Amino acid sequence: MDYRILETEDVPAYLRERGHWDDPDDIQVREVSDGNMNRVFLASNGAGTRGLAVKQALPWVRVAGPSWPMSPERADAEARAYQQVARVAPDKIPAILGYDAANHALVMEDMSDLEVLRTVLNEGGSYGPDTSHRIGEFVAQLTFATSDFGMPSAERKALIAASVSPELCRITEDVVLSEPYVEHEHNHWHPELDDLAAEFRSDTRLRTEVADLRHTFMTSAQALLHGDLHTGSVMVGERDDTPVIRVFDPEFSFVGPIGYDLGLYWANVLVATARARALGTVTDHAAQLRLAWEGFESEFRRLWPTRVDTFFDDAYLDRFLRRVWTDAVGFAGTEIVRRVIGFAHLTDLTTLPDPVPASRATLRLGRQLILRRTELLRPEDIEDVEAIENAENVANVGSLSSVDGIRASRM
Ligand code: SR1
Ligand code: MG
Repeated sequence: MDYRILETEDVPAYLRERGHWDDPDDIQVREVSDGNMNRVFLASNGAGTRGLAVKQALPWVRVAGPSWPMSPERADAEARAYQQVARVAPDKIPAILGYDAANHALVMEDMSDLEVLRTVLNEGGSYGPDTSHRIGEFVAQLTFATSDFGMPSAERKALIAASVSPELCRITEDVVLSEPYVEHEHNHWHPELDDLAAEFRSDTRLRTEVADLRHTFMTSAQALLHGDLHTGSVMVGERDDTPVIRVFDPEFSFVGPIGYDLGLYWANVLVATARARALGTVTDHAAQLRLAWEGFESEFRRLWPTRVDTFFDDAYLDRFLRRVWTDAVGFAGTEIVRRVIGFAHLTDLTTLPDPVPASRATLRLGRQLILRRTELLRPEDIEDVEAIENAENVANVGSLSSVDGIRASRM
């Protein structure tokens, strides 16, 4: 390994050398690594008036250790994605103060006054009025600007080439878009899901539909994506009485199908809903998928008149958005399935007192989203499937079986 892997005690000198910190005697550093892949350190001064975050890619997957090697150049993809978003949605990402390509380390805004959206939801909090709408808007701003609608053709080809990220794409192609449907050592699940896990592995129709989504992921170079847009990649809070969101961790960024980003967010919203139903803490959960789609669609349509290639007409926009929607429904299904019977499970479910009913419900929901993605045409269609599959998981609702009964229970 030919770069410097930082430990907590190295960070003060590192920040000083890189010109980010002047006073070597007034700095405290703690490691706050939380995601699956990287290390993160927070540095602050004694008075708590100054803070910085340092994120460094290790030459392996952090949670697996050296037995799962991974090129640290993934940090380049992250820095590149931040640069692209900074052009079009600077208010929705952390401020990047420097990128050290030689050591695969980003120095960025301290966001410790904000909270990870997944943590807020797991603790029974709500999304608030704007969060999902703004996530949808974020996806539209990034993807429109980096699509053939927002970028001249030659510039786009250069972006596609520069953003090729085979190792990280391979993780997704494996852990999200194939492994849960075959025998694989990465897969694991609660023993009371044995029957469903076996069904998923032997369901040839399901496998073919996942293969179709996998091929779309591999070949549909629509726009630059975040690439891992789950609720753990979003910070929320308030600054000066104004709601703030920050989308972070775009290391899985590459030029791919826009529906993947939307679908990942939706899947995590739907899993959070299953948790809230299990605990009887549902607040504004049901509206979030719709709000994210509305945020995306309205921003994409707002940007459409600025397109660089007007051969793409208004009727094509409708067709394109329909395709994005359908892909998003399917990708949401695959993300749900892998989070329950594949690799990298979600605390939303694993920390429930009894994770089984909610896990079973979300698994069935995931399967429906994959298989029925071309017939689920509106957010309400997904809300209905979600409510039906979660009926056994709904606190205090008894034996609901019809859509009408479930709709009534949501009022
Ligand atoms: C080996 S990495 C597993 C997962 O962690 C990341 O956050 C991505 O979601 C990836 O699929
Ligand atoms: Mg991440």
